[in-house]
Amino acid sequence: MNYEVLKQFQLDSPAVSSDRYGCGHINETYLVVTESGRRYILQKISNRAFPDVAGLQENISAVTRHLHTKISNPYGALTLIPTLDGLDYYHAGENSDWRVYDFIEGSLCLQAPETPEDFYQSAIAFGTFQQQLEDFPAETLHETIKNFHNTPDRFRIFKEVLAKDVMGRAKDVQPEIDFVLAHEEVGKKLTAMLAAGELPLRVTHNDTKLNNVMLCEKTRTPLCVIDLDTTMPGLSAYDFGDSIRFGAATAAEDEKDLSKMTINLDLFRIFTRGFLKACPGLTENERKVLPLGALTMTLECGTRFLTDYLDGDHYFGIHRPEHNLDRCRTQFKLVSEMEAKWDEMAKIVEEESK
Ligand code: ADP
Ligand code: GN1
Ligand code: MG
Repeated sequence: MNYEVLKQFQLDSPAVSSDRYGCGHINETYLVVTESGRRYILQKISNRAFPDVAGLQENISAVTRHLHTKISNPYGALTLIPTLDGLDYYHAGENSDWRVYDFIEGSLCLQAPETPEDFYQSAIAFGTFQQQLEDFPAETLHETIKNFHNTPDRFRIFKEVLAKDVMGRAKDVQPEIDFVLAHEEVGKKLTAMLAAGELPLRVTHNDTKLNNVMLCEKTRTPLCVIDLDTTMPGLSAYDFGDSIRFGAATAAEDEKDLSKMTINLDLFRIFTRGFLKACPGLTENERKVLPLGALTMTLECGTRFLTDYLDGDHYFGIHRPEHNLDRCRTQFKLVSEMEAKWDEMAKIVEEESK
């Protein structure tokens, strides 16, 4: 299948290999090598996550073109490879949409920071990304996943799925269900502030996991921000928060031993420093809600994992039966740890804002 699809793209020479690649939860990603030795990334776009592939690809095409006008390094932003028809994705049939990117050579993709400096550099990468899109016409972007970080709406969907309980799993996860219900109020704060005009809407990435940034192999400084599927209007707190959720955590997202999971405040501080440096235009309110962004993104992500577990694991790719439940548990443990260290987090943001 892959080779038939690859023939539809303007590669430099025929493909000789195409192997599963990376640790993403959403798209099917393949590393492609051609006869000349050149490398590409082939992705089957998840139709489950993204019903409007045409709109999604229009966003990515416009955003990457905009980014390329701001930089000189060709690997500083993603580059879509056109199809033989000059389109930016190939529709092979129902639920079968594919795209190809140039492989970002000379880069590193980390699942966890190896040094605090790596995490600092990822803050610079995502902060700069947001700055570079400051003059992008936000109104032209399609909302690729409706209500993506609308946390109250995530609670609504959770309750709907819980009421159906199609897999009969609810009886075994009462503590996790109670955790969601006990956190509904705090989870609604950011969207309430947005609605009240207390926080500005910006063009944000919305999926700022550490493994969505490529660092330069040699200098370990930011090279390229990838995974642009969810780039659309959002809050700066979402981008800050999702990075903290993943990168300042002391355990992997699917760790089973919850005693290993807490928030590393040194990493929290260093990321805050980098993000504020790269985004000097944040308003006072935006800075103040950064800890709330971290808590909200972690709570929301855990709720989404639990929802998918109850629903039968259709959204996130899983590698074992209780994978989504394990993921949910790490997120809720991390929320509790953030609550325990709340005052310290607020103090760090205050100190780094000076
Ligand atoms: P997902 O939405 O499933 O997370 P990503 O677009 O993040 O998919 O891709 C998954 C992984 O593939 C990334 O974490 C990265 O390791 C690798 N990857 C994606 N695009 C490129 C690229 N252009 N060059 C090199 N590696 C890439
Ligand atoms: C997904 O695509 P990936 O693996 O970078 C998800 C994020 C979640 C994350 C949890 C489009 O990110 O929202 O926070 O998994 N992306 C989408 O690891 O739903
Ligand atoms: Mg990704």
